[in-house]
Amino acid sequence: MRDLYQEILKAQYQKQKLLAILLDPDKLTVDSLAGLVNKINSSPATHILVGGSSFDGNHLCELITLLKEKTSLPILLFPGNSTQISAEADGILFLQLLSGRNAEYLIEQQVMAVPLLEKTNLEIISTGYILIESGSESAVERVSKTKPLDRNNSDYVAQTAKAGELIGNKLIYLEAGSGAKKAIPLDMIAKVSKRITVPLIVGGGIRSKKGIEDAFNAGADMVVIGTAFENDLNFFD
Ligand code: 1GP
Repeated sequence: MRDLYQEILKAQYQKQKLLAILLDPDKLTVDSLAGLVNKINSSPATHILVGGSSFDGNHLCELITLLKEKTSLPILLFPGNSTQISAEADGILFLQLLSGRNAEYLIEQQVMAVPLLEKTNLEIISTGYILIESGSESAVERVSKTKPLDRNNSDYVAQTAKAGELIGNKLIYLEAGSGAKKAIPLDMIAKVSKRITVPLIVGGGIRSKKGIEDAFNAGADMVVIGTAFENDLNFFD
């Protein structure tokens, strides 16, 4: 079996940047999947993330089974809540919303997920998830009923990321929110990546190849693209 986390660590060590395409199951139909996956297979993507803030988990297994038939890229669940778990995926970013102070997303949803997770062989990758203010209310903010961290206070964000690492998170994810007006500031990416040793994921509001490159150059180990690819399947051409 693949060890996805070891592969991410190896990529970080070798400075090979990783690119994940985020698919929101709410916006996916079985019919649209084939064309979409062809585009993903010919893109520079290294991972597929599947999840959304408000999706209820229905037809997730079916979608992932179809995805797996059509691509060899690793599929990681990126769950908005404890119902978004499918044994068909390869792994799960087991998220802790470190920016918020709502116990439901710090521990309760994780407790609820355990009986489901125990029935799977998913690789579970503990991920500190940090929501950053990005110009308007994000779905994560709305659903989790938490406030994002100040985009002008990189020191506090870096301190939060470090706390996540010390707690035992194996990845840190800086999130501006899907479709964010403003992506994560580059100086924040730089500050966080210097403060932590675990790999850093950055996503939300990145709409151009330059935006991806800038995030990589600032210190992101993995960049996540959702909306830009959703709106234009030729984004990577
Ligand atoms: C959202 O970070 C991801 O959780 C991707 O955001 O849809 O803005 O690319 P976008």
